[in-house]
This record gives sequence, C-alpha cells and structure tokens, in this order.
Amino acid sequence: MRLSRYFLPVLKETPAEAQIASHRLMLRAGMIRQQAAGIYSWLPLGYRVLRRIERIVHEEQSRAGHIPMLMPTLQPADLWRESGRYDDYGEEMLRIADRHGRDMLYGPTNEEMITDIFRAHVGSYRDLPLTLYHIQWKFRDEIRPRFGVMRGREFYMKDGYTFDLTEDDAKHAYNRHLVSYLRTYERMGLQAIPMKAEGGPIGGDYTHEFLVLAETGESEVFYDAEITDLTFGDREIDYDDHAQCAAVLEEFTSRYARTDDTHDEAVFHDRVPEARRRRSRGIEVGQIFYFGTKYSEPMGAVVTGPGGERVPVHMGSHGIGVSRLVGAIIEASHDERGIVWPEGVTPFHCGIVNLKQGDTEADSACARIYHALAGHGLEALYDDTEERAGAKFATQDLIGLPWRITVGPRGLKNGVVELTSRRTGESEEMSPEAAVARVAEIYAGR
Ligand code: P5A
Repeated sequence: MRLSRYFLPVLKETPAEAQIASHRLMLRAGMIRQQAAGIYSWLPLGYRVLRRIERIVHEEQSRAGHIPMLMPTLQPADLWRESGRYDDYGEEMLRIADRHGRDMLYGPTNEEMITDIFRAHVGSYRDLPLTLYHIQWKFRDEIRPRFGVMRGREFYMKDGYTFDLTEDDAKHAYNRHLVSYLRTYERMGLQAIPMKAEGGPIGGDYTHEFLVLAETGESEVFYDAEITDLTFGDREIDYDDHAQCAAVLEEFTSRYARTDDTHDEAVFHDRVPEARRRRSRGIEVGQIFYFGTKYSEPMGAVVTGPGGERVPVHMGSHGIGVSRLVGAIIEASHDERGIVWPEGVTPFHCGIVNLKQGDTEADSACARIYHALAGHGLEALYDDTEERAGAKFATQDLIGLPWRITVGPRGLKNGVVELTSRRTGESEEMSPEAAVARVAEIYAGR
C-alpha cells in the first residue's frame, strides 16, 4: 500500500480524553474513531490489526477442531425468558422493540441462541461432542465504558459453546479450550495467565479468566511469580487426548493465580513464599466456563444417551475479547514514540521510507523492494509522500511496524539501504535484495 493513497489520519496532538497508552496511541495512529461512548469505527489501520487477530483466533480454533458459524447480533427476548436471564441481566442489556412491538435485544453473549440451535437439530449422544463458535459483535451497556476498545459497549468477541454427554467430557472440552487459548495468545506476542475466577452472569463456578499483566489493567490480580516463567511454546498437542490437555491445565493452573473476585489472602500466604508473592493488575482477554446443565435443562437441550435415556447436555462457553486484544497488545508493547507491533499481528509487515521522493533512483529502488516483498507474500506500507524524513520516521514509529527499510540516494550510491528494527531501534546497512530476504526470513512460517 502506498501511503499517498491510503487513509491514515494520524493525529499530531495527544487526545485529552484518552487516559491510557493504548487508547491514546490508537487514536493518534488513526486506528479508531469514537462514534458514541464505547462505540468505535475501525479505520483502515485498526481494521487490519483486528482482522489479523481474528485470523489467528480462527486458525487456532480450527486446530482444536472447533466449528465456525455466525449468529446474528439481534436476538428475540423470548429465548432469554426461557433461560431466566432476561430479567437477571439488568441494565447492561440493550433492549429494543421492533415495529410489531416484539421485544428484542442486542446480544451481550449467545448461550441461549446456541442452545436453541442445538435443541432444534441434535437429538443423540452420537452427535457429541460438539463445539460451535463464532466471532461477532456484542453489546453491553457498560455503566463506565472507558479506555477505548478495552471496555467498549459494542465490542468484538469470539464465543464458543461446547456440548457433551457427560461432565467428564465437558471438562475435557474446557481443558482443550484452555490449551488452545494459551497458543492463541502466545501467537499474538502475549503472555495471558489463566486465573481462577467467578462465573458472574454467565454462570458456573468452574471458570478461569486469562489475564495479561499490565499496570493499566482493570482487574487486581494476585499470583505466584513462578507462573510467569511458563510458556506453551510450539509443543505438539493432540486436542483429543484427555490426559494431555488435563496435564497442560494442571501445569498452568496449579500455582496460585487469582483475580480479586476469588483472592483469599490466607491461602495466598499459605501457598506462596513471600518472595514469590505478586500483587499487580491485569487485562482480562478471555474467559472459559463450564456450567453444566444451566441452559440445557430449562431450554430442553436433551439427547438420547447410549441406554435410551433422555438427558440434558453438559455445556460450557468460552470467550476471547478480540477487539479488546488490540488494546491489550498495545499496552504490552509500546514505547514513548508509539506502538511496537509483534510480528504476528502487525497491520503491515514492513514499512518502506523513501527519503527523496521524486529521485528516479530512490523511487525505482522503493518500487522494486515493494514488489519483491509482495513476491514473498508480504505487505508493505510504502511512504511515498513528500513529507520530510523526520516526519516520515515519526509516523513509522507511531504506527509501529516491526521493520522498516529506508531508501535514499546517498545509500543507493553505495548499493545499500537501511533495515531498522522498531523494537530495538537498531539499523543495519545492506543491499536492497538482502533487506528483502532478511524480512522474508523473519516472517517465514508466520
Ligand atoms: C464466554 C463466551 C462470556 O461472555 N459467553 C460467551 C461467555 N464471557 S465474558 O468473560 O463475559 O466475555 C468474554 C471476553 O470478552 C471481553 N469483553 C469485553 N471486551 C471489550 N469491552 C467489553 N465491555 C467487554 N466485556 C467483555 C473480555 O476479554 C472477556 O474475557
């Protein structure tokens, strides 16, 4: 993409309304625009990141054997009357009446709707286990929407729903989600720690939240420092293997790690030596729940078991805050000059800065680099504007592409361009071909 033809409305001034770095940087980098409290348009740069996160989520869901689908944002109130949550959900639910006076709502989550789909189409234990998920906009009329996309009213969520015959099978589905979430977050360059949590309006007391440690996080967290040494890495896992998934859960949840909802100071002191006790804050980027028959029983989601008996299915639901993740990644990865995207989610793989637009040599070298990168399947944002070099660098630093190739007539005379890492700030001179090859190597297999 040529910057001269792109839509990147960067802001020079720091917006006064933004209290935390990610919100400030998303506004300054022209990623989002607020349309109403907690409701945002995703401008082209922000939309690219959202899509990349979404793609990682889909890939990891598919790896775990989960099936994608799409449910609507608007739901009939009657489904929620069946589960009893229509009244329970309170003012967070946006309630709407259609022209016929029928009660509708903008879905804050989809347990009822998926249960309705299940009961209409599945009748036998032979069709289990089943995991269906979608990535769809949600609405929660939060009393205090804030921090940009971190606590929005309209937000994008991956929500998956599991159906199993027995509690044991449902716990495996839970464990499988935990494993696949660890992989998902790591691919985005994040360490998200599973912490014992509370079921809240979704239900059940068998639940973990995934927290990214950050001073600006909304949750207070208490944990054993040892837990931060754990990484999932690229280990092979068989998602159908109950014992393997259970072992990962055990490994990642046996140390003390809780949010303030479940924190118990006495247990904390008892289980964790003082030197390893940490109190900090975190951003909740996901939560998994096992809630048994909470929805299947009142809504009649029953199957015929192996002995011919009719039994309500055991269910769980599992969420990832897709739009919140954009903010969480920035909180975890930025400096005083701007965003520093991890390679896994960057909106463009590489920036190209032409130091002398209009210079025949520089222009054609930039074009060659641009096409060579494209030949490797890599997308570059080519700053072909007439801005001066300092302004171009400032924009590149602000929008945070991990790699930048700088091209100028002086370097070209010696046959070199400069390859710069956004993270370390280190630059290296090399031939244009070598720079392209290096960037291609960095992204190989991603
Ligand atoms: C699990 C999937 C649920 O809703 N039902 C379907 C279950 N869980 S949850 O914890 O309430 O939400 C899942 C994740 O969504 C993100 N999230 C938000 N993101 C931005 N703004 C909000 N107002 C908001 N509320 C929830 C969180 O990442 C949460 O973990």
